[in-house]
Amino acid sequence: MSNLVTLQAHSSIGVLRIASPPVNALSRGVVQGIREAVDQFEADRSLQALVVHADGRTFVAGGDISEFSKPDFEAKTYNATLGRIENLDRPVVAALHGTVLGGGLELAMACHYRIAVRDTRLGLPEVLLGLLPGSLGTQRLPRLVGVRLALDMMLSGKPITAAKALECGLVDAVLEPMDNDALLAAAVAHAQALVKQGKGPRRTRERMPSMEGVAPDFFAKALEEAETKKAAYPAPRRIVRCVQAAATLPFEKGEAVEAELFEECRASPQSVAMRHLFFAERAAGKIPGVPSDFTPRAIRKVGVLGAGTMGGGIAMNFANAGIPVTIVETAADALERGLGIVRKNYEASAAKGKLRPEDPAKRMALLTGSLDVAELADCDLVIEAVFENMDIKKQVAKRLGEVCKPGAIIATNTSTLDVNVLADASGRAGEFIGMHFFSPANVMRLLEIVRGDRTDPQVLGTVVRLARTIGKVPVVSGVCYGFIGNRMLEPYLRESEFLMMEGASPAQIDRAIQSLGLPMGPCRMLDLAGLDVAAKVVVERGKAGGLPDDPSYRAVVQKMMELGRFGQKTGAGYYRYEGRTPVPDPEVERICAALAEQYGIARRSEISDQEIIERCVYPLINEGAKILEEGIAYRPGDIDLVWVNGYGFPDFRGGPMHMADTIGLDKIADRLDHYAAERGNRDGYWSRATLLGEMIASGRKFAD
Ligand code: 3H9
Repeated sequence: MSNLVTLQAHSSIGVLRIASPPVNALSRGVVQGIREAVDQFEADRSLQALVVHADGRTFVAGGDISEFSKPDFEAKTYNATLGRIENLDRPVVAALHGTVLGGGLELAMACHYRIAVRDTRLGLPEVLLGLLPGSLGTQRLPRLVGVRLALDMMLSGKPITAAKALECGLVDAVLEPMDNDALLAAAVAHAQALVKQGKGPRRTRERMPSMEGVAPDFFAKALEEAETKKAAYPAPRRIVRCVQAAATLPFEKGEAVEAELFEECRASPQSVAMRHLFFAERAAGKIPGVPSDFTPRAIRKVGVLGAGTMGGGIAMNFANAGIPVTIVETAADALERGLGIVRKNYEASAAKGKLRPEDPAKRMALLTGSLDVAELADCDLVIEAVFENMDIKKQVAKRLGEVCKPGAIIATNTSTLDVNVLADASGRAGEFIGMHFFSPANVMRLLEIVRGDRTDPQVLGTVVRLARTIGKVPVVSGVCYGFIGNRMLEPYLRESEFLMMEGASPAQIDRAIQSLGLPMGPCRMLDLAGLDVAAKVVVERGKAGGLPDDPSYRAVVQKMMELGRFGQKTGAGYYRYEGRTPVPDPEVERICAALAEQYGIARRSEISDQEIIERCVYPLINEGAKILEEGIAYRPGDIDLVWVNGYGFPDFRGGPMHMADTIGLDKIADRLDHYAAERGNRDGYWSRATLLGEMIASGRKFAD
């Protein structure tokens, strides 16, 4: 028998024990082990019941996602094994702890009885991977908890608590938190009690799903919603069809429906992309030079310098995680205003039911305002979020270097400036790091962590770990202008502006980009962020000598600033605004035409959507390849995480580098060459990244 699964007798009860760290995922080996253990149990008539139990920190957390892309993958073998467990003629009890997810919950539902410790979470999160529960979860869950809740759980992918599972009939008993040995003993005792009471198997598939609260048009409505709101995703509409099958067809027929639709999801490029992101997120925590067993510094108190929108949002992240924060401002009214906005934010969340009524007060109690930088002296981490200007940030870094206690980590929230220069200014380069939050900082999941040339690995590891504690997706970047995200944004914005001067309207550009699945194209995005802010970044970069020698470069945004068209906040930018609704504005066309004339740019009456996509997105990918070749990003997946979590790149495309693989690197390189020839390769705008050429020559993809 495989050593991943064993069968042992505990007096008259058989214990099937799964031990496949870290999360007991159902790999081929585990499934084979379960099958063999079932064979053994079937043969041993001295055993009166079976307990299914998993070792380590969790019960089975799902099918092994890394096996889903293998050409010979099939769910059939696993499903048949679950069927054999359900068919056993003696009671089977699942002992649940940790995160009982996906294939793990499907295993539990094939057992006849389920008990769980109180902090267990149970769910079917397959939808988040572009999948549906493919091991009869769509058929068994409705039979246990009713059609309504089952569909809800599968469409949201959110797990439920053990208490909720007890209430809805998914588990039979909830036990107070206990260690795994105690859980096993409790499960054996539960099985013995069942035997004593003469209780036999209780097969989920023989039950009828509860239709409580299910109106006659329930499935039609659910399908319509999935097809409109989640049209780009393969799983939601198929989940609805599977649950409908569970509600209306015999189990075996529903099983066939699920098998067919699961396979369609698994093979879809969207699911492949989402699975790629799952592993990218885990890989991003593995940082070269930071040993996996490093000891993180304790972060018990955080300081934030600056109570503006960014500073307030940053502080909320820590308060949300129960970490006290001192916020420092230079003037009392600015401090009061900043804290007031944070309070309103919390109160609005509580009013929407996203927080408990008592939470706003509790979280505000963790925030202390101050006008004195010296009060940051007892903080373990201080993040400056002052105005984006090198001179100001250097002064702030120097002051923090003087004020912070020895061992404290000093971070800058700069989005573009040279972290090494600021680290030097602090006088404590080893403890200095970039923490680039994305606005709104309390909402956006991405945290770009900028590793200075001299950042201590322990400091880096601590900040990455802390980022996860506050619910962020951390991605480490080296030092360069704009780091990973904003550096790649630059050619994207550059081309959108050239396209505007050549005759494409902001609405056409946005429409073309949004057709890829981004929620906003570049023009709406900048109107929202503020064209004044965007233009200042260009101006500052020009002052630092970082702009190409091309007077037409980013000329549109600078003109907009000059004209006071700051975007949504002034009612006009690339669009005119009626409330928050963008309306195409002929004035913008006139401005762009005038700029085109000024810079000798030819106007065209027809620019295709395909050209817009190629000119905005392919140079962005090319920049990503340069970032990799320079070692600024460690992995293509890190870049994908930045774009999906910080810039709204659709997860079902897996990020720009994953998308590049699906388009074909040779095709992208050909189009770069085409535009270089057609448009002139001014300042090397269209030059292929060396890495791109090397990869094409050796037939590699970013996924390799
Ligand atoms: C499914 O079940 C389909 C079925 O319906 C049909 C089947 C036929 N597979 O996240 P962590 C690895 S779909 C493979 O850092 P945490 C992960 O890569 C699946 N590997 O820990 C990492 O590896 P490494 C439905 C997996 O404590 C290590 O475990 N289930 C899987 O922060 C630790 O992970 C899900 O979608 C897996 N299923 O969080 C659950 N899960 O150390 C997905 C984890 O090499 N998993 N790994 O980087 C999770 O949500 C979290 O991992 C979990 C633990 C909450 C379990």
